[in-house]
Amino acid sequence: MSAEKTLILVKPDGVRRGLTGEVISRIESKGYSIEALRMLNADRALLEKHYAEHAGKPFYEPLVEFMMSGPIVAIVATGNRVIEGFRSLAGATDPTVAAPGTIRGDLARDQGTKVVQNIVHGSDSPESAAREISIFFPTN
Ligand code: IDP
Ligand code: MG
Repeated sequence: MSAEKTLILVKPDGVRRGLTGEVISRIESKGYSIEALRMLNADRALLEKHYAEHAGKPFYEPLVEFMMSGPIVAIVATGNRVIEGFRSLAGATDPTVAAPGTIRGDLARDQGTKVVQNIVHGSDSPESAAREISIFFPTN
C-alpha cells in the first residue's frame, strides 16, 4: 500500500515571519517525508477552489485576501496517517487555545484580525488531500 499524502501550506504569516524552515523541520522531525514543495503567490481563482467549503462564511473573504497577501509554500508530505499526524502537529485552528508544543500553539497568537492567522494549513481527510494536491500540484 502506498503511503498516505497530505497537502500542507505555510501561509503568508509563516513565510513573512521566516517560519518556513521551522514548519518543514517539524514535519521531517516527526518522520514524514517531503515529496513535493513549491513557493507561489496564490491568486484568487486558486484560493477560491482551495477554500470552496468555506464560501459564504464571515471569514471567507478575509481568508482569501490574507492568503493573497504574500507568498505561500505548498508541500506534499507523505507517511502512514500523515493527514491526522500533521493536523496534530498543527494544533487547533485558534492559536490562542492551540496546545503548546503544536505549530499554532507555539508560533501564533490572536492578532485581532478578521481571519485567524495560524501559520499552516493541513488537509483534513483523504478526499480533501487528493483534491487540494491536484490544485497546488496539477501534474502530481
Ligand atoms: P483549519 O485550518 O484548522 O482546518 P478551517 O475551519 O478549515 O480550519 O478554516 C480555514 C481557515 O480559516 C483557518 O485555518 C483560519 O485561518 C480561518 N478561520 C477558520 N475559522 C475561523 C473563524 O471562526 N474566524 C476567523 N478565521 C477563521
Ligand atoms: Mg480546514
